[in-house]
Amino acid sequence: MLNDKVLSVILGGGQGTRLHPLTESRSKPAVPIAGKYRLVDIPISNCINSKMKRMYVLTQFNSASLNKHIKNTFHFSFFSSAFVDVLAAEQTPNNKTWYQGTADAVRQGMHHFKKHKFDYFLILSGDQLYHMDYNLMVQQHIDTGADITIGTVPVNAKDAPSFGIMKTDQDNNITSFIEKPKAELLPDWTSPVGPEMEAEGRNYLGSMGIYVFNRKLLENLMDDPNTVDFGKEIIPQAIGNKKVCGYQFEGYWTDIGNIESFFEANIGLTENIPKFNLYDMENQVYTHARILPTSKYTNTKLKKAVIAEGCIIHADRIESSVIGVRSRIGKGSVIKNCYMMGTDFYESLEEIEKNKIEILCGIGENCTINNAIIDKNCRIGDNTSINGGPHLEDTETDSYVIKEGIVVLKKEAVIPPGTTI
Ligand code: ADQ
Ligand code: ADP
Repeated sequence: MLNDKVLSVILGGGQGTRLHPLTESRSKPAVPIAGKYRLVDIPISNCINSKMKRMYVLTQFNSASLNKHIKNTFHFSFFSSAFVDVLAAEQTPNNKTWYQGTADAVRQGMHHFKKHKFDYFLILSGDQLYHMDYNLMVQQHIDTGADITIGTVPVNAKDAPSFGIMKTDQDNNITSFIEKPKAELLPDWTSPVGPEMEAEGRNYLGSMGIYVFNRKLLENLMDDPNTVDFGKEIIPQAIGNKKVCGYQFEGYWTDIGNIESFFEANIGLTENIPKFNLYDMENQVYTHARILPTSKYTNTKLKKAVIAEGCIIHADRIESSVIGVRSRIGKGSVIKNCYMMGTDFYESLEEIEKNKIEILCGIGENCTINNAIIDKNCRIGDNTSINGGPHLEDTETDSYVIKEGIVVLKKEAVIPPGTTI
């Protein structure tokens, strides 16, 4: 069983600037996705489905929502060795001991990892959407006698500058690697790919940021305090010195580390046949079981809508949108291309009266919302109009951020009635 041989380390996120403002009040692994899950559920579920059930999640800070989520979700039998532990850098951004990068995060956790019995480290990213059986990758690593194995996917020229790009020989040995090459360097970095990939212009072999390391090797590499990142130092320095192999992954995989890709991946779930299958019971995505009531609709037209449980919806129309747990949408509202994360609680009529709450949690009546991400517990007043799109410039206010034309309402934002964005 490979299970006993592998320890998984999930890189939960740095300072989270790319997903700002979703990471303003929570750590990146706790960012809600697909209406009811958290980012960290993806790699954790892949590990559980691969029967590799010893996991550490490394995160820059220990947010209450991450700890609550992990504690409430992942219960393993008392008699099993399975666990999901969160390790956080407990210092401030100004302090030198804040994780300086991915390798540094692993270095700071090494004394915890060394307590366990295992032969291979499986290093995973926390902000990617994919199903993967890690056994196949670890088995290839063992069979080829590699020191390091890197998961690879073919990527196109537009995406290549945001990836580690590599070249391999016929035996899948990685012969060269460049982290995030500038566009002008790309012509030197194409690789032969199959006809299907060729047709999609995916001529570059990209690193998935998923690595298998022999235990002793990674322990030794971590002794050098000058290496900060896997992509910038550890991997490039190992090429030519160690046996570094590529593992070709063929399924759907996408990075969701910035607002644009995060938005696209969520809205992509509303397609007739989404690329990421949440209905695959052999590769279930596990999350906190909330035991919520069913969702209720009154006079709402739904077109390509993914709606979580516990919602109360009177909207006129919801189209190409993902609506999260306990969402409330008032009558006459039209929601299009939105990812609404939902609410953490219900407000009772008594509470609303007693606390004189004027703008209820959720979306009010007669609102029009297009191209937006609505973080948890937002209060959007009646007759609000939010129309995201390329005509909007990047900007930030107390209650929202506009990035790449996507309007992102911050957690708990209060939008007064009649607002236009
Ligand atoms: P990036 O994802 O851009 O590229 P990086 O920012 O190092 O690289 O993040 C890797 C993972 O580690 C992400 O999940 C991130 O959230 C997390 N992370 C970053 N800093 C961290 C820190 N200080 N502490 C804990 N976790 C942290 C990497 C590789 C590329 C590869 C892409 C594929 O470097 O070669 O192509 O992943 O997405
Ligand atoms: P999530 O949907 O984010 O995973 P949970 O379902 O784990 O959240 O928990 C939601 C819980 O948060 C609610 O049951 C409630 O106890 C709590 N909660 C958070 N904020 C509030 C609030 N402002 N008022 C009342 N309850 C709150």
